[in-house]
Amino acid sequence: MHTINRRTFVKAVAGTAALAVSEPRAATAASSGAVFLSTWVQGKAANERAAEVLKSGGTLLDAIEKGINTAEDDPNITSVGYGGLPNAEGEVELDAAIMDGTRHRAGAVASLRKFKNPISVGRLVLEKTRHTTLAGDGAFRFALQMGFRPQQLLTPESLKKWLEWKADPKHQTFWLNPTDNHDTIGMVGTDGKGHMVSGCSTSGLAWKIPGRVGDSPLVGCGVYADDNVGAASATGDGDLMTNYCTSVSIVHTMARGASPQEACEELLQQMVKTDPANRSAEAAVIAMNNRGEIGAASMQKGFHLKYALWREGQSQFLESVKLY
Ligand code: SD4
Repeated sequence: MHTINRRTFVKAVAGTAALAVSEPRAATAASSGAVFLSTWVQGKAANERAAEVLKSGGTLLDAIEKGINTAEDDPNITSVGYGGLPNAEGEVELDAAIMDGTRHRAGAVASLRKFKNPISVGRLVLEKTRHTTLAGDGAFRFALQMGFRPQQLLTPESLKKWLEWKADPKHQTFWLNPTDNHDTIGMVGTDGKGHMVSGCSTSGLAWKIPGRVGDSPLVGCGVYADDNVGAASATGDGDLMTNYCTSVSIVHTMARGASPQEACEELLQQMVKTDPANRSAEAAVIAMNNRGEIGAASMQKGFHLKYALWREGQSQFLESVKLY
């Protein structure tokens, strides 16, 4: 485990422009081309699709959006889009956000029902409105207006799981009683020319209280991107992580001279510093700086992030550092 030496980067900041990034470590070497980094196993297909989109002339925003669409469209991924596990009332509610590091602007939707691609709806909030986030019924009506087709998002599989949960008299709920069933897709990427985008899409925590909004669609929490520095995304217990503004904290730590890896670990350590009970939190983060160097960290072995990296035409799965 590599812990950040605060003194080193505080010293580095003094007297220098605050946006410099540190030297790369071998494992996270800087890259001259596009790089995509995504959470969990679904990240591999997402990265590969993103690379194709960029190669065929799409923008980096197109690449991240279409990459994330692969997870949203897959009925077998029960934590994102179509087939995502529903809330306590059996309704699938989706959260997503995408942030453009050049314009320093994001588009997001929260608690979106009946549309399987919330990242694409969020993208249109960014492109077509002066707003950043639309939620609930307003987000639904916006998606309709933008021409998206509403559909049933429950699959026979997710319906069965909800009915089983409902029938279990001892089932877990979120009335101050956390459950542990998630696996969002968070994605960060660069085009290799210093442009950064971050995106995140999820059905949130299964059996959540209707209307609950997690960290994924919140700018600075599930996503953050700034071309001057880099981008970050987060996965895990969004009710907890929202309180730490994870992604913006990581990007700001990188801006002060930390590597992406150091910045990820610093964020998790900060969570433990404020509350030692967070050692057992389900929290994992990914980051990339504008030179294509990457970082990834999980709080603990029980929620050990596997992530996908696409760089120079090569796709691979990696395991993040875990702090506890
Ligand atoms: C949420 N952070 O809604 C999301 C869920 C998640 O891995 O990331 N799961 O809290």
